Amino acid sequence: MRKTSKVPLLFLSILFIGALVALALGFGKKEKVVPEGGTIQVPPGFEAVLYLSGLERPTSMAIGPDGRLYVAQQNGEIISISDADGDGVGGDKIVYATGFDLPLGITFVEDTLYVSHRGKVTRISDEDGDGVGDKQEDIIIGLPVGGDLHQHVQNNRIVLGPDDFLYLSIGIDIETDAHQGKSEESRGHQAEEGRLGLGEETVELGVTDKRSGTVIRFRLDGSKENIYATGFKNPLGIAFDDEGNLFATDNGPHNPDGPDELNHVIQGANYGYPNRPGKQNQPGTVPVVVELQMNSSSNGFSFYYGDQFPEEYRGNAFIAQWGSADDPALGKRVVRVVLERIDGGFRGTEEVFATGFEHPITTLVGPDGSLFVADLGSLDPERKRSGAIYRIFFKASAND
Ligand SMILES: [Ca+2]
Ligand SMILES: [Ca+2]
Ligand SMILES: [Ca+2]
Repeated sequence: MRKTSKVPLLFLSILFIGALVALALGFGKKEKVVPEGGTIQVPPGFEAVLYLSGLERPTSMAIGPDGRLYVAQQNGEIISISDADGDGVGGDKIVYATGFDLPLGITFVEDTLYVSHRGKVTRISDEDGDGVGDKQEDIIIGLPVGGDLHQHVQNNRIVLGPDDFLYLSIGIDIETDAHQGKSEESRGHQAEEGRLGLGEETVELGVTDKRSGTVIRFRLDGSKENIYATGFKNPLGIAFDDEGNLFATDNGPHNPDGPDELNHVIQGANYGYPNRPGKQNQPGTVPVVVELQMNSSSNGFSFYYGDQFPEEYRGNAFIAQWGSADDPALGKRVVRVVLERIDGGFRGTEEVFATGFEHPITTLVGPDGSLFVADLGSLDPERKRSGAIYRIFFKASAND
């Protein structure tokens, strides 16, 4: 683990020294340093390269209508990156927009970028075409967010559905314990009173909002908002497959240990939290597609429909597992979930795909079929610019 955490620093050092050498020798802009994937391990035939480093805790990615890679960062900035010289590594960086409070989800619908940030969904467009957003409008405000104990719990990812509704996943700002066996009735009763029980403990919720721990959907202008599915703890990733089925990851309860989950999200269904983690579904709740590594913080993901990876990867979900602030052995990897249909639903298997990251937070398939992985970087406040984007690609010629 010590080795892993040093990697980005090493990359930065190489970049920095390389840049100094280039300047000193007068090579100017043409001299480029292309870092290799270093200790990112990928299956035979694949390769990982550092696409861009020095990012300030990237959280979410989207491909723009201009083909550029847009990245939201924890500092409230949304930047765009391109690979203008075509060497496979990101180069120029433009700040598209700033001032968001913890943006965790971005997605484009045609020319408009939708941003999910703390309590709000905002849409931005670039009317004058200079690459910088200039028209901005909040379409949803007042979404439930975590209190002091759970400041990072809020509205997470946003994706466009086949029905032209935007789907948004929202965490719940409590750490209720499934093993307490709180009934739906008791939970509902306490929720009405603005609090939820934790055995002897009680956590004040502040404002109770039925949208906590759900997936909601709304029209592109924010109208017709409604709750789509309930019973999630912190669904940090949502994505549609190519047949229009919606899936969501969910972080399991930390105490007692319960697995993280990948769920097939059906309208009106309940996914069990806080009463039943993982497979322990009760009547009226939907079984998980696959239980994922416990406490791995299974986060953003995307389905692979590119034409670069071998056929057996097509339709796989590539899930970034952020890891744990307490246990460096957990997560810190990208897993591949192979899905199969069963009785109208899905079942999946979790396989490790790529390792060696610091805190990978989401994946995205690029226009050329490469898989981008956003790594939030180190949790050390001194190293907040250690975030990076990696690009994983398949080398068709190298069949080792
Ligand atoms: Ca480049
Ligand atoms: Ca503009
Ligand atoms: Ca569940």
